[in-house]
Amino acid sequence: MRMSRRGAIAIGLGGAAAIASAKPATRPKSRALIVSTWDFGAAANDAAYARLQAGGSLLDAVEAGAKVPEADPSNHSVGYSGYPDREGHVTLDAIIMDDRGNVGAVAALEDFMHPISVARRVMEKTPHTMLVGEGARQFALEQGFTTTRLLTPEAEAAWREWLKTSEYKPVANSENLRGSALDHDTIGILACGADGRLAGACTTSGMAFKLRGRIGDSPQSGCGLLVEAAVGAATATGVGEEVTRIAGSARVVSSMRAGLSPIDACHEAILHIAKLRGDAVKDAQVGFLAINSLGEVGAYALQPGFTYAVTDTAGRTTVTAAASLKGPVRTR
Ligand code: SD4
Repeated sequence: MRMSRRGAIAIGLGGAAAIASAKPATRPKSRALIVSTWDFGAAANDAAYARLQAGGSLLDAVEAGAKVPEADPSNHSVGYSGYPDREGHVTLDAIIMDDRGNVGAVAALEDFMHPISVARRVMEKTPHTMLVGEGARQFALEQGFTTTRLLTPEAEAAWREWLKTSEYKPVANSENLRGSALDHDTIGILACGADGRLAGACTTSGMAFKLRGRIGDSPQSGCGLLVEAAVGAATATGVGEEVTRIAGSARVVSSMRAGLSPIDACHEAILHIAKLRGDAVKDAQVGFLAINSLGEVGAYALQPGFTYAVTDTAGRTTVTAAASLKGPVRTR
């Protein structure tokens, strides 16, 4: 794995103090960009880009982006039309974060179309970082959010069909297989400004037909998302338990802080999961997506099939297949 010059110098000087003070003499201009997980991230990036163009902040942009799949009824995504837990309740997890230590999250929230916006209110209006379940619901109502029935007839029919066998087996890359029985459309979205400032959001209905009360990696700081000023941001998708076990996004950001490029940092975290879990993850999917404060992007997954969308300053979006432990061959 390649260390960047900055990382090598910082570590060569020895110790945390040296790492903290190691700054390039003149800071190169960052490449502003928006990145998000999966093919459907392209539409989210478009909304985030439009919000930035309209004068919104990076936080406004990632919130606007996250709201796109939350409200999309054409897939069994987070929010409206999401697949329920095994008792028939659609439960939502979301987190939003800037690079100044401001974080807000909700977990196991029911009946609200935009959990990411409730998470933002947790960040802005409370001294806390996360509210869950009934308390999160009460807070959302107090904040003026209105309830919506999220379980559509289609999602309910899929749940009733699933109940016949009640077999719980996550399907790798179901995010890109619309209509699959275990479809789950987590979006992680990260934005970097031309000044190197960063923000991120992550929102999901989690694993379809999960046990009631199950919370995944997505809303947990350092698991589904982490943003750190002057270093970078990372987000995760796939089997949340495998990400939570290793505080995945925090690990990716730490590696970037130590000097790894975004792709090397994602690769390192994926290798760690594979080594730690062996056969338990042989068919499971986990993908990490990261940017650093220079606006460099990288992603890596356990299995082929993880994709991510990148939107540049001109608003051009490309969707790329991430490298994985089983191919395709990684590119820089
Ligand atoms: C979870 N990590 O709740 C989420 C699921 C996911 O695309 O990423 N789906 O485990």
